[in-house]
Amino acid sequence: PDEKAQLKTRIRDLLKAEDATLVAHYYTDDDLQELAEETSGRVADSLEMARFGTTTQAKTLVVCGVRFMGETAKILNPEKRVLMPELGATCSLDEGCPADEFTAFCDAHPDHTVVVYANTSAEVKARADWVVTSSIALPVIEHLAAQGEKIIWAPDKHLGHYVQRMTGADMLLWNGACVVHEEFKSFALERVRKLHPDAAVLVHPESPDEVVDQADLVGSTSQLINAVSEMSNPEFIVATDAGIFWKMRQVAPHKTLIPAPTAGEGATCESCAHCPWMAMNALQNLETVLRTGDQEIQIDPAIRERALVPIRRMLDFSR
Ligand code: CIZ
Ligand code: SF4
Repeated sequence: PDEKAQLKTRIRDLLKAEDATLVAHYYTDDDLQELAEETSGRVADSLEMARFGTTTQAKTLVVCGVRFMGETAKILNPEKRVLMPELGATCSLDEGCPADEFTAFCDAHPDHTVVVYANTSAEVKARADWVVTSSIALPVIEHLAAQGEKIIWAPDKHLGHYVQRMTGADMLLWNGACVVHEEFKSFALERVRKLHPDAAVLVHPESPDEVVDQADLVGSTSQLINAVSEMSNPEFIVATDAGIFWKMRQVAPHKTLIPAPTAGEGATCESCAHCPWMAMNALQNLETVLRTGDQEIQIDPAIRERALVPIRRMLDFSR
């Protein structure tokens, strides 16, 4: 048997031996997504990952994704051991929103309700009133706007601006961006659309306005995956991380999937977007962390307690 198959067998055995469950984000490598499903773990977006962690019985959760996803799992499940293949897998949104600067910003606008995207550190969440993911950002902001609340939104300016345009809410936006989605290019997308007139354009709202404006559907990862199986178009142009194609091919094997064009940093090739931090998760370091137990998420209990409040609010709202 080839090396990869042997590695996967060792991982399956270790998952059993360690009473561990694997949860992988849609943007991770195909091998990891496959393994998560095969071993009764879960492939999911960040909201579903958070929910899944609270329902599984396993003593150890192995989170294949980026740091904030491991932290959220630990905040919700302090009694569980939470491991990640690579703790250094961060996110440009998280890095672009340091807790001290963010706290000062919030303190300067005390009459604002603080809403932060899930892609933030535990410390930033601890300063927030609400946490949201892209799949529920719109309904949460609509709900707050209907009560006349003024909102601080952090860190993704593109998603924030999209939500602001859709809801008309009074929002102060932090100036952060996702290095992957920011690279989608609107002129290049127009060209690809002309070549594929029957294609529906699916866009993640972390993308720039000019790309969002060309979308037939704007949505979170799970909403984009649903669209591929539910919309009747034979072809789809997809503006989000290329990791998503594994699940899209699984749910709609006969549809043609075309990556939206990118260029520059954050892209591993000219025509496909892939998050460099998601890409740090691999079969090799997954096996290592299961053997050694290092790369364990630890969170200061006082921070954890405060960060739990806005995360719980999100989960209760979305139920
Ligand atoms: O870009 C990300 O990190 C996303 C889409 C996270 C998620 O699943 O909400
Ligand atoms: Fe962060 Fe973008 Fe990577 Fe998601 S794809 S983890 S938002 S850098």
